[in-house]
Amino acid sequence: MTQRGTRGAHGGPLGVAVIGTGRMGTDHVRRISRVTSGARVAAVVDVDGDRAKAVAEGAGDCTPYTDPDAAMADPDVDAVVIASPGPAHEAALLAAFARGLPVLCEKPLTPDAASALRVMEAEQRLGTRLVQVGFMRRYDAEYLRLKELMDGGALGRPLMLHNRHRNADTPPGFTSAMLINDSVVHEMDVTRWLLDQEITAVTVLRPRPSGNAPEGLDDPQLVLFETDGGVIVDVEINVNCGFGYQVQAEAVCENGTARIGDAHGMLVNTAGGWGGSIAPGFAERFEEAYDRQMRAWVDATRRGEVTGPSCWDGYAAAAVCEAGVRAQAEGRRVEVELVERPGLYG
Ligand code: NAD
Ligand code: ISE
Repeated sequence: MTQRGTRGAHGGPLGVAVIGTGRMGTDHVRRISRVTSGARVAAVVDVDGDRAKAVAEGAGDCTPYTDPDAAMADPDVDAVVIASPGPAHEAALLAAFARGLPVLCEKPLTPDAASALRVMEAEQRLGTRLVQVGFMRRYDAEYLRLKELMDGGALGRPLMLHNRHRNADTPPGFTSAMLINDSVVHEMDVTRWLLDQEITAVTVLRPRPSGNAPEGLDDPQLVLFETDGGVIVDVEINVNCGFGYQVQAEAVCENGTARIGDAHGMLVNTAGGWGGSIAPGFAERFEEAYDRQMRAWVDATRRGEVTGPSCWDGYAAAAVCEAGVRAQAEGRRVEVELVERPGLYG
């Protein structure tokens, strides 16, 4: 491994290579360039060279690449944001490890438990953490308040978590397995984080499909988790609800309950009614969380530290996803198989 010096210590801001310039990557380029101090986009990468070039042109002194490894070899690059599709993450992560570059990797760490384990083992061989996984809900103000309340113990021990995860619609090609791997993966992470417990089993129940769902997509679904602390968690995943983007969570504890995500911003009274608005999508609902996540990553990287969700968190979520997809396909409760938590991850 070639280890670069202290990040951004060449006098200027942290030089970031953003890999994948689709929806999330482009938004991260904007975020780094406009709302994050101490960092700049030094390189962008996309297998679609025209797209990389167009994004680089809008990002100032930035070089476009089609090969992630070539971008990581650029002397202006100190750190990497991976925003390519999940199946491309493992190769990019291993290339970053070979150069000792810190990474903010969009969820999922990788698309399955075996590849996530390979990545985690490769990081362990380095003997130090390089990866933060982009489970951005941990940076959302409401989730942070819920976590603080639950950790404070005022409500007593948590017994159940109810979650609702609704998207207005799905992009073409969205499959039933993606409801688990792309969407419910967020509830897997917040469940583990809020409770500080591991998920041990998954069951998936399917009502009749909504008429809003594309042909062949089993949507909505009800996903149940059991945890090693005896908590039961339910998730309504409903990704063609038609009316907007909603993420809600309610903790039911021994002495009270706490609920987030009702989005009670402005309430408007008008002739014959009252109400508020619903975010159209995740980019709007979690905008501040994505910003806070990026700032935290840049600040930690500049200090030479790695914080936030780790490869262990990415691997554990992948293992729960795997159980979830089997539970969905086989119509039965499936236990989660996890290796022992390595010392590197506390
Ligand atoms: P997208 O399809 O819009 O963009 C992906 C881009 O990566 C495309 O431009 C594609 O050409 C490029 N690409 C494909 N293979 C590549 C490779 N090997 N190297 C470099 N570029 C490559 O996808 P997206 O919606 O932006 O999702 C990207 C990642 O972000 C995924 O991991 C996804 O799960 C994640 N995501 C996270 C959230 C969240 O809320 N945190 C939301 C949406 C997507
Ligand atoms: C998408 O990939 C995300 O990560 C969003 O946060 C989630 O709400 C959506 O369902 C996924 O498709």
